[in-house]
Amino acid sequence: MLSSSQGKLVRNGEDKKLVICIEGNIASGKTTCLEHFSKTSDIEVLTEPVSKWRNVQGHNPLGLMYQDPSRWGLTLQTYVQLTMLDRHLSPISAPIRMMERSIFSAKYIFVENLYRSGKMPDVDFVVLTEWFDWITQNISLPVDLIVYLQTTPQTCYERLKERCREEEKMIPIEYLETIHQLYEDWLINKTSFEVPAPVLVIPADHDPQKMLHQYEENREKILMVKNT
Ligand code: TTP
Ligand code: MG
Repeated sequence: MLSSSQGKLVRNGEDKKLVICIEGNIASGKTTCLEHFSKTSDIEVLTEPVSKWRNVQGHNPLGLMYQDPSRWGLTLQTYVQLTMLDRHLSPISAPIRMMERSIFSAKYIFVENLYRSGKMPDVDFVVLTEWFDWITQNISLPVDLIVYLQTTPQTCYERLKERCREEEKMIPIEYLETIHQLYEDWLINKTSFEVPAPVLVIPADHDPQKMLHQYEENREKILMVKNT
């Protein structure tokens, strides 16, 4: 349920809960990281609504966007924005919530990329931006920590090929390089957009076994964020 506080809509009684967003390039290992932490009691995990982006009432906006970004970029990104907002606002059932990405990266990384690369018309960008600004100015979307899984584009490219999601088959390495740079400017160099929470960087080029070690080494830092 939503109520109003300082002019913003807020979820009731959930201000003491911890919200952690897992961020990183496509195929950087976000879902695997979330699956690992889902085994911990007290942690609720929300994976990304990517299945919805591939099938909304029988349509596949993700596939359409990859086929023709100029035509379908707005369609996909409008739907991504809605589904991410829904994730941010859904009632939290455990003391700690970990979620895959955020409404912020959808806008600051993916919409920005479509626009800068000339694939999103000005009018589409402006309409999406006004929606995003309205949402973030009028609805409280608290995030306590961003965990950035930092990879090289090459690693993501290899994982992407292994994973073989139909829609992503045509993604060139240059696309991953651009997404990588947008992430670095946002979360490391802090030269592009506002960062909504402290950032914990976890190097994520390692094999799955070593990644699990990394997560365990960082467990305290991730889960104790509110007490530090
Ligand atoms: P990711 O959000 O990177 O999810 P993933 O499951 O590929 O990552 P990981 O392996 O780390 O768990 O991307 C899902 C797909 O959606 C990918 O093809 C990129 C695309 N996408 C957009 O086109 N626009 C967006 O705003 C977002 C968030 C994703
Ligand atoms: Mg994933």
